This record gives sequence, C-alpha cells and structure tokens, in this order.
Amino acid sequence: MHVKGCIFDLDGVIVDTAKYHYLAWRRLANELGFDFTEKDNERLKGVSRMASLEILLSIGNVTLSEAEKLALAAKKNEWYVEYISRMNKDEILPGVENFLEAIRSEGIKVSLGSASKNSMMILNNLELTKYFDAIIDGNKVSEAKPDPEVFLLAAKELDLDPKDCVVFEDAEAGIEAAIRAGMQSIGIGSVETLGKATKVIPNLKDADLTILEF
Ligand code: B16
Ligand code: MG
Repeated sequence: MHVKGCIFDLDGVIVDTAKYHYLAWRRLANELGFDFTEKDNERLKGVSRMASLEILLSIGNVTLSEAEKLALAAKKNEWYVEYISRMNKDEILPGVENFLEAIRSEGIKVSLGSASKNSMMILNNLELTKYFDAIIDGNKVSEAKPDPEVFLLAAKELDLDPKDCVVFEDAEAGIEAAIRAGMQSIGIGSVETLGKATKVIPNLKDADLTILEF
C-alpha cells in the first residue's frame, strides 16, 4: 500500500492533554463532593466532553438536569482552557515533530482527527498548525469515535480515498473508527488495548517512514 495521507488523533498521540483534562474533571468532582482518581480518568480518554461528564457523574452517583449538566461541562472546560493556554512546544510528545517533517517531505498529506473542541488552541500553542492540511475536530463532527465520521471527513478534506490513509490513535474506540472507515491504523500504546490496529508502537519516538510500510 502506498500511503497518501496520515490522520492524527491529538490527545495521547501528539500531546498528553489527558493530565489537564484530569485536573479539571477532578476539580469538578471535588466541588460536587466526591473523589475522581487517575484510574477513573482512563475511562475518559478519547471520549467526548458530554460523554465524559456522564461517566464522571455516574462515578459520583449524581443525577442532574440537562441544563445543569451543560453548565458543569462549560465550567470544566473553562478550567481546562486555563491549563492548556499555558502549554508550549516543550509539551509535544517525543518524535512527533520529526515524524511530521518526514512525512510532509515525502508529499504525504496530514490531517488532525480529534474529538476535542479545543484542538486549534492546542496546535497553535505547540506551534504545529503549519504541518496540517486539514483539521477535523469536535467542532466539525456530530458522531463520536468509534463512529468513523471524523476520519472519513479528514480523508474527504484531504481529497483522498480512505484506503490510502493511515490513522494514528491511542484509544481503542479510535482504532475501531479507523477500521470502520476502511483505513489502516497505527496504535500508539500497548498491544493489550490496541490489538486490533494494523500495527502497534509504544510512541512516535524514533518513528520514521518505514512504519508506513504495510
Ligand atoms: P474537549 P482526542 C479527546 O481528545 C480526549 O481524549 C478526551 O479526553 C476529551 O474529552 C475529548 O477530546 C474532548 O475534548 O473537551 O477539549 O472538547 O484523543 O480525540 O484528541
Ligand atoms: Mg486520543
């Protein structure tokens, strides 16, 4: 297969924003009177903001109206934005920028495929925006992963056939979405959780063009 496009998830692939999501969700849980552990936070990775809130509320056994839920999600997001507004280039995960340089110099197109509605701010703060031909994120899609919408839209914006695209993902639901989109996938993390991916690597440190040989 000759790869023509690479689609990157954001949190867990390009940058570790999960730690900031955790701080903000824990602050909200504490305000509601219960604890929220790092282990609980694992359940929120790759999950949309409102679905994350549902999980958090179920952990605390809290029942709220829709309006109250929207207000809490907005509050959490304000705290989260406060944390990520201080991010800079140093937080790009190892190997990511080199790999982006390498694929672009081969003429491979690049898109983001993330659930986050804050992706533009993050990419700008990391000074990575220039590498992307398309940015598909939570502001552009209505269906969450494992629905393939986010990746199919990315292929469309890159003007590529899904079968010529490769997805980089750290979440099981993201790998499932890539499969449903008819794309190859490279899991970033452990084989235990990402075993369905075409290939699994621990991170992008030392990654070069040979990982795109299928
Ligand atoms: P926001 P990804 C996901 O990013 C995160 O993994 C997940 O924890 C978060 O709830 C979701 O984005 C929505 O983020 O609240 O910023 O819109 O892994 O899809 O890049
Ligand atoms: Mg992710």
